[in-house]
Amino acid sequence: MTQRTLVLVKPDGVRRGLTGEVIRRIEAKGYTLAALELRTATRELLAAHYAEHEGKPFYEPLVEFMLSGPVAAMVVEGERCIEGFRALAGATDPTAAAPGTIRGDLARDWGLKVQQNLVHGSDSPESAEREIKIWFSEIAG
Ligand code: RTP
Ligand code: MG
Repeated sequence: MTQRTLVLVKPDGVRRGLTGEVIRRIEAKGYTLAALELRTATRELLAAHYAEHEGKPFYEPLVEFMLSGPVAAMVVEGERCIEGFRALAGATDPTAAAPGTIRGDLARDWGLKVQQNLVHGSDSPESAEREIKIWFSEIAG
């Protein structure tokens, strides 16, 4: 079944010039971009996007990190691409992420309060629908 997923290259990825590398891996896998925009998040947008994490110890540092620079937001399309992009991204903890994955190859633990792990990908069809509405209301539906 063809799916859409929300992918973000987080501020660490944009700062490090890895936006193209992330897109290259997505396209090399055979997924396509349905939308792509460089933008700086707002607190309101992030409160909606990360609602499930509110109250967790890493929540405030996560929001500050996500506000620290522009993110490359995109809607990625393809067969089973929600699970597929999560596999490309690798484990949340970049030290534990397998080599061959975006996080495993390109991210590391900096000993900060929040994992700076380069990318976000929706974790379920429900999350994807919700997150695409938040970031790209004009093409949601
Ligand atoms: P994402 O939502 O960004 O795709 O990542 P994920 O599903 O693998 O991780 P999730 O549990 O949803 O956490 C969201 C983001 O919060 C930061 N985080 N830092 N203890 C920590 O240092 C910690 N735990 C979570 C990461 O940036 C993670 O991607
Ligand atoms: Mg998540």
